[in-house]
Amino acid sequence: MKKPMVALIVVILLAAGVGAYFLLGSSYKQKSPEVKLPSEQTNVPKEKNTISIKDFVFNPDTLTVKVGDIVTWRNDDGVVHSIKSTDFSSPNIKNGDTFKFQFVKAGTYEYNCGIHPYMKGKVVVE
Ligand SMILES: [Cu+2]
Repeated sequence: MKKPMVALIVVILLAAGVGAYFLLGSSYKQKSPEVKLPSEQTNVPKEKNTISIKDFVFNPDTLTVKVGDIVTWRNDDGVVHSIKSTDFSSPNIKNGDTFKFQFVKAGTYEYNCGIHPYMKGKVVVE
């Protein structure tokens, strides 16, 4: 009779701990972007300059931005990709990860995936 009670208490304590962890974790996750967004939004509309990598395609494949804009590549694919150009290159980008690059000079920047060179894209900086 005693051992099951102890086990039950342990289970309850564990459940409470896990519950608290997720509650704290989720509230932390909600707050963190809110803290980060305003400072980034003052300079750059964030989603506007985001290129999604999905099904081995950069979308959009051509993105036009202004000098000083930060472009974000987001890997929505199940496999690892990377960004490679003569002017910049990224480390490997896993699913859900992003790579950011700020364009400080006008021009046309062609790039491809460092792992799958047939994947091509272009950023036009005005
Ligand atoms: Cu790739």
